[in-house]
Amino acid sequence: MSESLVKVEVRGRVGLLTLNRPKVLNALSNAVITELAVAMRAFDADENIGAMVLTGNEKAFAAGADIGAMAQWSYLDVYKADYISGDWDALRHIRKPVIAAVAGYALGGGCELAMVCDFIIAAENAKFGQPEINLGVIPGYGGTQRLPRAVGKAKAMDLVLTGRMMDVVEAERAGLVARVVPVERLLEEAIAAAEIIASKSMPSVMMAKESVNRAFESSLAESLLFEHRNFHALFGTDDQKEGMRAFVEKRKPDFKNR
Ligand code: DAK
Repeated sequence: MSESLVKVEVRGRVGLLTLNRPKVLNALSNAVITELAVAMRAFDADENIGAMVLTGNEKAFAAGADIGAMAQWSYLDVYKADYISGDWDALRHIRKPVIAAVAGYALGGGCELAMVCDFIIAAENAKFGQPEINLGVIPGYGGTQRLPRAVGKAKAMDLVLTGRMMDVVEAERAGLVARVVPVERLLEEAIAAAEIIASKSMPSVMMAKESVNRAFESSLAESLLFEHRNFHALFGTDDQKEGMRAFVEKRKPDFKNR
């Protein structure tokens, strides 16, 4: 039996997903993305999981979409298959928080995959880039849209047009990366962050994620209204009562995720 392309593990209330094509620096084939989407959807539906971590290995988070597979495709192949839909697109609809734990290369589709996650914790050896221009194409999985939202137009244009890589210092300074940690502590730190998230009340975590994402989808007035309505809605949960009562009573809340 062939080894799975994505290793799936559970650590407490955290779902851990590890890209597993080390020989090709975790190049993202359709089969990898399908396995990933299936596993993420299962964690999303699992009451015992509160957050996920997506990682690769020390050398590569993912060095991009699989160039070998794409090399022969024609315009009609990608157009007819609508190469962006399906499982690739499904990843942005995951409702529980997903942390990308990035060491080594996160290039092309790999950088885009990290940006589809909710935030990035990066190891000191991480390198980010959108080198598609070197292959005669452009980013096709959100790189021209999510990267400028994360780092601003100037740096996004620089990276997309020159195809150069950005080290982790530059990536953190530019706002692409939330935290930088030593390589050997990457997984531990990412799982610890995910555990903290998973210990909160799930409805509030999910509405917080939805509300922050709304900032990139809509006008300020619409997004504020969306935030207010979610805030109001949380007063309908038992966990809001418990969270506020626990604060007043100077104890830890015992959330029931309802
Ligand atoms: N695809 C396939 N194989 C890859 C690969 C990739 N992206 N990246 C690396 N490999 C393979 C290499 O071919 C090599 O295989 P063997 O020769 O050993 O068989 C092995 O991984 C080790 O790589 P290297 O020997 O090159 O390792 P080095 O340390 O020397 O160099 C490198 C590391 C990351 C600098 C280099 O491998 C490299 O430049 N890789 C390509 C990076 C790149 O151009 N990435 C962008 C690809 S285009 C979309 C979804 C996604 C996308 C677009 C649309 N839709 C859903 C619409 C995304 C597109 C892309 O990502």
